[in-house]
Amino acid sequence: MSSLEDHITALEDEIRKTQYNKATQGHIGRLRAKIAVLKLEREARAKGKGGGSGYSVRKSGHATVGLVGYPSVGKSTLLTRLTGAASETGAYDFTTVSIIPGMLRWGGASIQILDMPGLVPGAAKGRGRGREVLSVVRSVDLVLFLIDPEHTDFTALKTELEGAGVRINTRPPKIVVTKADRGGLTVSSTVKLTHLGGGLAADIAREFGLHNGQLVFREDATADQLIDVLAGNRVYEHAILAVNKCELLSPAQREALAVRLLEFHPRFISAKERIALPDLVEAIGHALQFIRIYVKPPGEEPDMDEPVILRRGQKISDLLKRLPTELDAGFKASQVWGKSARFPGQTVGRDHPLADEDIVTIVVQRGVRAGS
Ligand SMILES: Nc1nc2c(ncn2[C@@H]2O[C@H](COP(=O)(O)OP(=O)(O)O)[C@@H](O)[C@H]2O)c(=O)[nH]1
Ligand SMILES: [Mg+2]
Repeated sequence: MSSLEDHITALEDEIRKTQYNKATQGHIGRLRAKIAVLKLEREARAKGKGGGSGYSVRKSGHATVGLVGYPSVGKSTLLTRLTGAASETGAYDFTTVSIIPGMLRWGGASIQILDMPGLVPGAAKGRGRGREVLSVVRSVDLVLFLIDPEHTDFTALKTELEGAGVRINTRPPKIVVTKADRGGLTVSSTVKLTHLGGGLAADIAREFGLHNGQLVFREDATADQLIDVLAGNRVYEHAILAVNKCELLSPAQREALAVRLLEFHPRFISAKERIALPDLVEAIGHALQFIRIYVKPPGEEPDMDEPVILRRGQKISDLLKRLPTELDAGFKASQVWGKSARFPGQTVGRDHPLADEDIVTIVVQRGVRAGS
């Protein structure tokens, strides 16, 4: 074990031994910041050695879903059932040694599903190909967590992802960090800070080498949230949880699991017995928040038969990537009819966020027409 790793472990031990209360929250916050900085260093070293980039997954389709779970919970079986892709299955750990993609249709959209090697505890430290798996997880649009009756410790899975900078079903904290060359560090907030008072926010910022600049809080953030913003490499992802092999559970066991995992809305399925798989597919499709955009060439009727599929929050610029390149190259403005428009036919630019069933006309220079 490297001294960097020892250092992290020692700090983590110290946190474990410290009771969390008002008197110790500052101390714990500073320790957490130190750990986060050391972990950034660990990542930088791993990248320098060429580790952490082990897999390159070619993305295709309208969105990518990553199957995450312990070995042998049925990830490969599920991929095969959902997509027909031939992913090797077996009752052994680590049967999936590489990432296997499959494609699922949902409405007009195609969804790529990635079957990955099972996560094991300590994955973020590089155990069991953990680092590679986690680097792929960071790039997917949705995480599908899979557990089974013998591996129900969902919290540990989630913690493993958190250790790799993945934040599940939450949004980025409302904290703005601005760096400056001099003038010291100022902290301001629009709400009362109940977790970061007494100079703690500034102390944490200094751990990250931020000595001059501004921290502006628009919510009562915790030390961990501030650390996430300062670390800067966190990803925020949606996730759904499925409990596989549900046919092995008695009604009472199933009920107990449902209650324990209540806040994560677990879906009980059986890949092998094909139980509740269509419901799972529906849940995946909804979670990905697809929207349909109809393109209308200027002066013509929109093409209502073949929408361009985008995801909620995507913009005119994302639409342009799916249209003939001339439209992007010659883009002058666009007009929008539908839910995202303030009035029918509103003229908008590339940064305009679209909504489901919008109709869009792309106006290009020198009379080049959309769709032609
Ligand atoms: N009883 C039961 N067994 C299943 C189910 N899904 C998968 N399995 C079995 O669990 C074992 C591990 O499955 P696999 O798909 O290789 O798991 P992976 O390691 O997560 O990819 C295999 O023997 C599968 O046949 C299920 O829904 N019910
Ligand atoms: Mg497998």
